[in-house]
Amino acid sequence: MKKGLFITVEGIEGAGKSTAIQSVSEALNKTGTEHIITREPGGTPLAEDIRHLLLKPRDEEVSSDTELLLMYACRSQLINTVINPALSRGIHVVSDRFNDASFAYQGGGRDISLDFIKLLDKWVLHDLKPQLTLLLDLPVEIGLTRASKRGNKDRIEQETLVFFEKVRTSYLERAANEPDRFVIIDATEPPQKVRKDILSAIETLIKKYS
Ligand code: Z5A
Repeated sequence: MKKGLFITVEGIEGAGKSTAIQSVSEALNKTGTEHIITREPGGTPLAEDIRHLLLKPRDEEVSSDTELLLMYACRSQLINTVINPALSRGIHVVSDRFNDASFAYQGGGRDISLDFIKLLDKWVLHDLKPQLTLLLDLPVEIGLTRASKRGNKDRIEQETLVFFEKVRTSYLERAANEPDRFVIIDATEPPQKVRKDILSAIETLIKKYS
């Protein structure tokens, strides 16, 4: 049986991932192949519990390594119990964030060695790799302004502008290094244009793998 396609959606805070995922789902519905939508950190009962631990604001300082390891603990559970089983059954999987977020947030934002993240990545992902990563890109100030309308900030959302600038730069560097996998979407465009760009990226992907 043909394996399902793995699509991930990435971007800084307030980039519009939730809206983008609806467009991805709309495009996949037209293909007649089943798909599931998941998210990171989270996506399984255990991983959602770890998500809560990760994002809860707390007085205790959370070490960068602890944060990274918990992200990969979630990822391992999601891959083994949700993503790989679905892909093997020919079901497409769409994930709201995946491993690029660890390279961007913990690598770029927290300055953890990329070699160390790569090691962990190889151990947890083995050969799993998205066929397409949509990177919703926009200036940090715009993203944070959009996100601020939501009210209470979680632990990572409370980070500084400089932190999110480093995250954005890391995402763009990864995209530049893997142009075949990444499609950069200009997330400053109005929602209808963003939707159109996403539909077009999914159409191209489906053609490539059909
Ligand atoms: N994290 C990490 O550090 N390491 C990892 O390995 C992983 C994650 C996997 C939780 O992720 C946190 O985990 C996240 C990264 C970290 N921390 N931060 N920051 P999350 O994805 O669950 O949380 P999030 O980044 O806070 O998601 P978000 O802010 O909800 O992003 P969004 O989904 O991109 O935002 P949105 O809700 O779709 O859109 C925001 C607003 O903009 C909303 O009012 C929309 O109506 C509006 N919007 C959307 N599109 C447009 C356009 N085109 N124009 C104008 N307005 C728009």
